[in-house]
Amino acid sequence: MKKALITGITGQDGSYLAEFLLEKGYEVHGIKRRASSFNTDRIDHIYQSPHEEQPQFKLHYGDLTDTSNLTRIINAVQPDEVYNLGAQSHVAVSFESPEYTADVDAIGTLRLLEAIRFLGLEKKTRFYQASTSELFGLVQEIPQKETTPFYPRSPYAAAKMYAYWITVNYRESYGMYACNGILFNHESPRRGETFVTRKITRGISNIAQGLEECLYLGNMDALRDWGHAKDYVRMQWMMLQQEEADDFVIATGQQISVREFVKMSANEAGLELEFTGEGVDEIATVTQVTDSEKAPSVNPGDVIVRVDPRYFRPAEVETLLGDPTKAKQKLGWECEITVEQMCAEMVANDLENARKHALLKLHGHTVSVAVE
Ligand code: NDP
Ligand code: GDR
Repeated sequence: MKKALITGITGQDGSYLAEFLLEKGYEVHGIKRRASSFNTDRIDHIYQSPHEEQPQFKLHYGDLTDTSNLTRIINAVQPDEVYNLGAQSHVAVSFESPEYTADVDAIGTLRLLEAIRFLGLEKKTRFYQASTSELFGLVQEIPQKETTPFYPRSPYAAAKMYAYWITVNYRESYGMYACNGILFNHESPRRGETFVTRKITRGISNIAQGLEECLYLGNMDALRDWGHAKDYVRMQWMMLQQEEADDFVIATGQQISVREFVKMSANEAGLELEFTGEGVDEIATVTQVTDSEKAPSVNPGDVIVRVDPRYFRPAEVETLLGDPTKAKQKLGWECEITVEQMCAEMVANDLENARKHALLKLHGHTVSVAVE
């Protein structure tokens, strides 16, 4: 039985990857951070009690900022595969906490690679690094592929650039099987609530059910190549099953704007929108309610989206569009879920949550709809 160790197991990708590897028969180990309340929502359904006989799923307390802890866990697990998904992964937050982001996202990667080497596991343990389309930043070529030059535009992207190159360096210096997946944005109902797609599907659903009045967004012109996390974690595993380690771009090859994603989500929630105004004055007004069961609290003429400049970033990545040809040709990977299907799944999930919260509110319970 193969053993995998996943950092960031409590995050969106970590949860899908853990499910995927368990189905493949792996013994899955994950590193979770100590928090003052439970932070395992996304993996509770696959949790196995340590009191069970031979659990296939095991969690270890740890942190990417803690070298001795990482070394001890890797030594105890002796993993065949390490997936480094743990990160301070929010681009806007990286401008607020640049040093911490560098410590976790850049040096955290080095700590893992060094631990593998220090323990003499460099010929046994295969390493996957969660690299990102943010490396392309101020894009030098459209679409972006493995050979497109990098131009990071945030502390997050700069930290991930170090992680990218240190992964390549350990492969070239020590013959480690270490590779980078340069993944474009991928989303799901498990996406963190402050990333734009989830903020939109959750916000629109809350408005439809009368829990909120307006959704405030930043740059609505930003263009992204959005795929589904389930498709992307499959590729993370495929990358570690090759004869030789290599780096791959993973993307759908399609892009839409934030504004288009708002429109798509509203349609899924039974609302037609019209966008008027420009820049910070742009608004979205409801022109028609096509499904009053989904959106009982909204009327034509309601303004449900506005721009708030606090969500603008000091430096923006305006456009990202990936070319996944290499992954298709060398690995036979293809994206199976379209952005429309993904959006429909996210809205359905958030509408169900909003309905439950509306019911609780109706019965006098306090409901949190906090958004940042
Ligand atoms: P999430 O933000 O959902 O998950 C991040 C995970 O990292 C969480 O489990 C989090 O723990 C953990 N983490 C944060 N800080 C630390 C730390 N100091 N030590 C240990 N663990 C830590 O991210 P995603 O699942 O969306 O992304 C997974 C990886 O892929 C990240 O590295 C991200 O940068 C990268 N990536 C993501 C893309 C995307 O579109 N989703 C695209 C390209 C790359 P906790 O739950 O306690 O916060
Ligand atoms: P991104 O994702 O920065 O691409 O990083 P995010 O969803 O945060 O932003 C996408 C685009 O939408 C614009 N935007 C807003 N973003 C947020 N979060 N909130 C808003 O209100 C808002 N309004 C407009 C942003 O300016 C941006 O242009 C994600 C993360 O998962 C990274 O970890 C990963 O590496 C990259 O995707 C690929």
